[in-house]
Amino acid sequence: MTLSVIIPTKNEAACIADVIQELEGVAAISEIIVVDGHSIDETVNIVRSMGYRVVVQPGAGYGDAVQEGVRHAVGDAIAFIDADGSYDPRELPDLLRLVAEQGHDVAFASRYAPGAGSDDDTWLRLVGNKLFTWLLRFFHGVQISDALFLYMVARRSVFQRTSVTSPGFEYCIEFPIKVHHAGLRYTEIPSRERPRIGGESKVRAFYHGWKIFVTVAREWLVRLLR
Ligand SMILES: Nc1nc2c(ncn2[C@@H]2O[C@H](COP(=O)(O)OP(=O)(O)OP(=O)(O)O)[C@@H](O)[C@H]2O)c(=O)[nH]1
Ligand SMILES: [Mg+2]
Repeated sequence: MTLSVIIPTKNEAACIADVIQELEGVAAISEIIVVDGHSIDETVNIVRSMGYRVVVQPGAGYGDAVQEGVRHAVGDAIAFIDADGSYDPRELPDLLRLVAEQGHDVAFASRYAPGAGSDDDTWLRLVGNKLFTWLLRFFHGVQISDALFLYMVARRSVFQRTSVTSPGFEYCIEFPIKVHHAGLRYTEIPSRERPRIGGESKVRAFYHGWKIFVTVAREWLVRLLR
């Protein structure tokens, strides 16, 4: 099974070269696509000088970027990798194996499964994550332990079967909700999140937290009123 890796970038000049170099050491990967969100630093030049493809996203936001990446990807399976070095790509072969050999449609990585951890979490994010993981379970029945990570490998067909359309970081929660309700087969493995290499986080905890909450509630109401 071939694997496309999609990297959304927004002003990640401090990290992107290290992230791509590390991905080069992972044999399972057949394609790397960087989807840039109109960076005003050297991100795009760095990626192109390393010989990789950059797609400029049509709109704005994390979700818009990964959707654009999916439109370009040709691999049998797709992974999203953050450009800040926080995902350990050595976990990709294990995630891919669950899809390629064990029949799962999606394999999620979790920072809160037994044996996992995070060196990047703040207490606020930890509490937010626990809350959203609980909301996912209670309102949608989604059986994962890390609602907001979205480090995963998914069959390419999953994206046609779910049509996840959130333009921003809410994509991270709309994805598992729709995977679950589409009746797809998913599982998770423990993951170790690392700290950002450099640059700045794009997440604003309360603003994005609110948008994520609205997404959980909207998807619940849509199904309730159907
Ligand atoms: N193309 C694109 N990429 C984005 C956009 N917003 C964020 N990203 C990228 O999405 C990834 C996740 O963003 P981060 O800021 O690292 O979010 P996070 O991992 O939740 O936050 P930290 O743990 O603080 O790093 C990074 O690779 C960003 O560069 C956007 O609007 N467009
Ligand atoms: Mg990050």
